[in-house]
Amino acid sequence: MDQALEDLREAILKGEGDLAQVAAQECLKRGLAPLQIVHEAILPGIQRAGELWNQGEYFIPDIVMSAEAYKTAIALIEQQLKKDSLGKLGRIVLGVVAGDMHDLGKNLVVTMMQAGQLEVVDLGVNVPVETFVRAVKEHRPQVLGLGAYMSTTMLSIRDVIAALKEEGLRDDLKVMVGGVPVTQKFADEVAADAYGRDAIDALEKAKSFLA
Ligand code: B12
Repeated sequence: MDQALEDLREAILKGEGDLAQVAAQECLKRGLAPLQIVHEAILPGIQRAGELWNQGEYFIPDIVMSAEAYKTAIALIEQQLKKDSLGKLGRIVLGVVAGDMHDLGKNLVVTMMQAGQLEVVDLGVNVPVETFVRAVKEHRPQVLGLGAYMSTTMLSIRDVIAALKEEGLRDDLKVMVGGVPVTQKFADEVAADAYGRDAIDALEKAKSFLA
């Protein structure tokens, strides 16, 4: 693996924001593709940090530092991805469901959608059901993306979909779901139109709805 990619992965894993910035700049200077940098360094770095958290080796301060380093690196790559994109193919409204403050995955999906020429209305984190409904009425997107990162908050996805139905908004809208505990099986159970395994999968599926 390219040394700059390895340095970037390590910097995110260890929560070294300054080193992550330098390494991300080095990756771009070497002409590596933004998507390659995301998939071979940035995601493996934060995913490994997540594994160490799961194994009880990382604590909240460690994971926060890794998340900050991740954000520094992704901000640089984002600028490049946005520069590469032109025009708009359609509109997606995206947000993280109520009670859930995780935003790294959602932000990556937003970046990827923007790079893939979609106009994104980002509702942020901890979004109440009514806000999703209001945003769909106001922005009339072709696609709604719902992110949930905990098995507890994941249940709100069902509430959002039910509220959209009640308001007569469901038929003209494709609903995509994703996040740490979300699976294809869960997407089927709540009658979502698609499950996005990662940001690239999410973009491909969103685009297929616009074709
Ligand atoms: C980083 C992290 C944090 C950070 C969040 C920083 C931030 N700004 O987001 C901090 C430390 C703040 C945090 C807090 C908490 N966390 Co936390 N966190 C994580 C961790 C380690 C990584 C998540 C992450 O960002 N992954 C990296 C991103 C890039 O991946 P991703 O989210 O999966 O996203 C990808 C795909 O899922 C997909 N995708 C994502 N969103 C969407 C949306 C759509 C529409 C689509 C189509 C696709 C899609 O594309 C993304 C890119 O490829 C996970 C552990 C893990 N194994 O994942 C726990 C984890 C999610 N957290 C957990 C918990 C319990 C908490 C806390 C309650 C801890 C506490 N006791 O305070 C709080 C909750 C606060 C709240 N109310 O939300 C649990 C949830 C368990 C559960 N019940 O399901 C996990 C699983 C850890 C664990 N095993 O216990 N957390």
